[in-house]
Amino acid sequence: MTVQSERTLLFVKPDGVMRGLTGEIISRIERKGLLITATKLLRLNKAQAEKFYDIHCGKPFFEALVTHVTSGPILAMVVEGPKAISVVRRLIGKTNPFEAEPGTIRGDFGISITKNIVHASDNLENAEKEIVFFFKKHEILRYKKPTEEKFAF
Ligand code: FUP
Repeated sequence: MTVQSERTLLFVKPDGVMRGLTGEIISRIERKGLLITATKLLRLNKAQAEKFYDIHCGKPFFEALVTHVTSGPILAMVVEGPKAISVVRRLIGKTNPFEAEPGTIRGDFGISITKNIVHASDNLENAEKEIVFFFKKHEILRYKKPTEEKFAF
């Protein structure tokens, strides 16, 4: 069986960055065996945040969501690997940290549904759109882990 390699977009939200959780989150992604092929620390302005979350425009939590994601730096990254989209979604856990399983990022660290530590793309179409939102093509690197290279001995 061949498993499709995918790219997904993850960002650590301002609560995750300001609580000093970026290292922990990167470590979990690396330990799972996924590859980080682009990363950027940035702060979204209101217009950018509203565009990124336009699907939620008009919902009761929209304003609080935009206020939170613009409240400080975020660490965005492209994560690659077999079934990366669903694998990363499982690593982060359910949207509501009170329902997210222990062992997931939101289950272990989240304290409110607005401040739920991370965002990650939920399907292929959104992953492609969200990667383009944050990264130019040349900013995404191609490389293999040493364990995946073939060495001549
Ligand atoms: P997720 O894909 O898990 O980030 O969840 P959604 O796309 O449904 O929601 C995006 C963000 O909106 C969540 F990360 C937090 C916020 N949100 C709320 O604050 N309240 C809700 O009831 C649902 C979402």
